[in-house]
Amino acid sequence: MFRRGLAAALAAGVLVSMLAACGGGQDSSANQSGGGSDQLTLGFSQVGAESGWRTANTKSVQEAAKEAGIDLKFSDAQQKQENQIKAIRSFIQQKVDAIAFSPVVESGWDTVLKEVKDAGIPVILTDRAVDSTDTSLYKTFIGSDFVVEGTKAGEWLVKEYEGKPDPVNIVELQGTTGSAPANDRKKGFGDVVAADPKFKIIASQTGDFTRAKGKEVMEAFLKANKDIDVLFAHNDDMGLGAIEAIEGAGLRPGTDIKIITIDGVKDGMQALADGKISFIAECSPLLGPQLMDLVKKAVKGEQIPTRVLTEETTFTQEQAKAALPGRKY
Ligand code: GYE
Repeated sequence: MFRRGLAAALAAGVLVSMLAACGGGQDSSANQSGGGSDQLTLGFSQVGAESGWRTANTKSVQEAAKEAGIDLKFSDAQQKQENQIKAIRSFIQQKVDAIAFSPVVESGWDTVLKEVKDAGIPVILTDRAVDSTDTSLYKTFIGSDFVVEGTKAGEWLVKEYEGKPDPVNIVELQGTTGSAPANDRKKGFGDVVAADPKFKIIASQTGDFTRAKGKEVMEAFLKANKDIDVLFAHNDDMGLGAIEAIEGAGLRPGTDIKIITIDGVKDGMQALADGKISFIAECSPLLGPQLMDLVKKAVKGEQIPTRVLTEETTFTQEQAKAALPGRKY
């Protein structure tokens, strides 16, 4: 702040130097923050803290930002889209250099993303996609192919029951309603098992990607259905909650009911090694380093690929045993 006496004398000079800073600044298309400091500011709106995957993802993003020297403004949306929209608007007001977010659901983003675009701030989608048809609203999307994950889960099941003609009753615990991973994993899995009429999805409901909801919904499934052969859970945490429900009902997870999950977090991998889960399709949460790299490039206006796919594998019991000691999350 200027002292009053100096204000008038300095005003003209200050104006000139401000203009110079704007015109001759870095080759960034974004707003400059931090009063001339070179440090990039990234606004990041996270989904919440619903699962082990999410915890690992948050850690990866925070550590990578630190490593890259990026000032991270982190906001937890507690699984609510309205909170994410508020956070994004506040990032615009704070004139951050870039915004990254993991959209809790796929639809309803066009208005706020248009506001970000008008403010000249680049947006990077991480982990989950949006269904906006205007792809100019974001620079890139980094994350997994969730349809492929569902397909891998379905293919394992088809193999497992190869040559066995009896009907296979499947229950499904879906992720958060309207989220990209729930929509896509359901589709990938459903399309594979639909090819053989012996596979029947007898119940399918959301467990919101949480352990508590997974347990609660599995309890209801067990009450309503006498003969469940397989559970397909859209993430490890719901599968782990369901294991408690199955054991509570006096049944053996992995033996009486086969369980397939997605993610591959430590607790899930341990349950797989113990034979309670039968198969896991991996989904990697370690997106932080690549994200920071993309942020730097996007802010500089460099060309970046519009889709960055995460590498991932699958695990059987033996593979889980082998992988567990070196597992980071
Ligand atoms: O599989 C689940 C989390 O969006 C890929 O969200 C992510 C999913 C992940 O809650 O555990």
